[in-house]
Amino acid sequence: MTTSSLPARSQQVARALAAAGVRGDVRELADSTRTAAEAAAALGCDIGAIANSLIFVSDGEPVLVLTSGRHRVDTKALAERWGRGELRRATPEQVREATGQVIGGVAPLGHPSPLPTVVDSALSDYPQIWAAAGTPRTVFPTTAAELRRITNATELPVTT
Ligand code: 5CA
Repeated sequence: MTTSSLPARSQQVARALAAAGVRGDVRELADSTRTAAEAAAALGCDIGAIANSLIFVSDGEPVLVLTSGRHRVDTKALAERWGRGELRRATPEQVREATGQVIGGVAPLGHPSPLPTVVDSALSDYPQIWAAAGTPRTVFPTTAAELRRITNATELPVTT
């Protein structure tokens, strides 16, 4: 699939990946990748190899937590480790404002401005992981180390 046939929001993500100097092979699937479970089923991979892009509000600003699909974030433990105030789940409107993308398709990058970001250290357990690329049917393959680099993230455990 050529980049030009992708949805506009995914072309934006593909451009951000290219600007970060990575291949970022964005692809649109026939099946939904709206949730980690759906993405894992569509891709035939372990659910833990799906990187969810979760937006929280902390200290009055949106932040991004790239979480293995096998984990739920322990917000209290993570806030302490990250040295931030309470992490509250963003509303759909806050997600759209912070990312320019909709829930189910939020990508790790390609946002109006970069967000303070954590990468779940569990994502390093997988040689290849998949992240959303701006819509609920687009994804790209990456690695934990690459995600950390292109989002300028801190790597932390997100569970207790
Ligand atoms: N495309 C997949 C990964 S490839 C994906 O986007 N997964 S996700 O987990 O990052 O996106 C779904 C997430 O959206 C849910 O885990 C949840 O954290 C968030 N979400 C779902 N509904 C709401 C809501 N009403 N308000 C805020 N966040 C929500």
